[in-house]
Amino acid sequence: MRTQVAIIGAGPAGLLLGQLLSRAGIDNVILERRSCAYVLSRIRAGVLEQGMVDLLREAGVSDRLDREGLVHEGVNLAFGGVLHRLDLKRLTGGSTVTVYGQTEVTQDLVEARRALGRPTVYEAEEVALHGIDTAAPRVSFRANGTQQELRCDFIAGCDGYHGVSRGAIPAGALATFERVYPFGWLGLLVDRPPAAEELVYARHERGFALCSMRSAARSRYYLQVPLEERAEDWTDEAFYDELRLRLPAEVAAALRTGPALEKSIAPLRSFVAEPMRFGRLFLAGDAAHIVPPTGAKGLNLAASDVRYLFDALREHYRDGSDAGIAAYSARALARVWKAERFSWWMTGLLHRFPGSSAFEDRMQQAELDYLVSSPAASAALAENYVGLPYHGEAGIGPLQPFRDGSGPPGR
Ligand code: RFL
Ligand code: PHB
Repeated sequence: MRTQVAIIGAGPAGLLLGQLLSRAGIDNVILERRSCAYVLSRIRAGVLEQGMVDLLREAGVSDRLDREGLVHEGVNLAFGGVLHRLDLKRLTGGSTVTVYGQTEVTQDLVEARRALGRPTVYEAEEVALHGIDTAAPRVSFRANGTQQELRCDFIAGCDGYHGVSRGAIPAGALATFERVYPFGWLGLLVDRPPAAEELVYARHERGFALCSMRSAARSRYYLQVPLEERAEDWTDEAFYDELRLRLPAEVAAALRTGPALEKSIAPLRSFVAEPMRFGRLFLAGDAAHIVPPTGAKGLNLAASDVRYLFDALREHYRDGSDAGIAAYSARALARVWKAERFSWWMTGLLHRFPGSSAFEDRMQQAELDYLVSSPAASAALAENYVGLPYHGEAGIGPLQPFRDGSGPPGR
């Protein structure tokens, strides 16, 4: 089998790249380890930046998003029992976020791919990358009981944190940066209207809590829990009781409870691998970086990587220029690191860290107080939350070259 771009992974990064490439007439095949049903059953992100919404529109997969997505013009911080609303739209001069589940984005992309008749090999086993630093890379895999090989011009590693693509880069050529946080998030999905109209990020002595949603009728809640905790040990009642304790009284009173549709624990991690290209292999999305979910940035970073990668591949095939390919890693990383910083900072601001001192506790409170009382500080949070621009034009100084010496492109 031969294609132009072999894509590993049918998560949002792989599917979105495939969709953009297909519409630009660039041939691609997706190899996915799991079944389609499994991929669609994963409950993950829910908040889309404007840049991602625009990219989904460009990819021709925004009909349902435009109909059903909830545009949020504000977000709430809760601490000391009080709710503080940040007016994102006013603070950013017009930007908003859209609440639309990652599951829905994935579903829309799967349907669009089917309609275009592009191939996705689900349940591909033993996926292995070969010759990534040659002009003729290959991907070997087993599907339907037979060993197969996909020859291609480029490989896009969109296979998430636990995928095989990153591991295909020689260890000496890859630098990794990591922070593991000493707690996880226990998430619960329920078919009940949300407790608040907009998201609530709550800091509390008992730990962080988040009220999010998927629609006007479906809510998503999270609780900070110790890493050793198991989702099975939490009854729905215990979850709601703990959530109420961590929320301001008016939000707790508005909480509508019901049987959980899903309950799971996610660990929190910051991780970056540099560079994001080696030879003819590109990494995109969680394959290259992980953020703790506090800033709602993971899915959105996958989308910005795909934006840069699609532009680079289109330039290669349409214009015969490899400038975008050469710049891909540095361009993507420049945005990735800023989202890493924001997610790390939001995590530190809102969570209870085991063993934290009374001094650190007061620092969190003072920073939160400053955030909601200073227009400059509120604006800085808002600008990051709605998503920094894809091309680094706003308020970002000159960037240093990266380890691979390529550096980001000029501004
Ligand atoms: P994915 O979604 O992990 O998809 C990778 C795909 O690759 C497949 N795969 C392989 N295929 C072939 N061969 C192999 N060897 C393979 N190994 C793996 C996998 O089966 C999978 O289908 O990565 P992608 O596409 O980069 O997308 C990234 C996002 O999924 C992720 O960043 C977000 O979900 C993170 N995230 C959030 N991001 C946001 O922007 N906003 C949010 O509000 C938000 N909330 C969250 C989140 C992640 C969470 N969890 C569970 C980690 C909330 C949670 C709780
Ligand atoms: C979600 O709805 O799953 C969600 C929203 C905001 C976050 C993280 C997760 O920061």
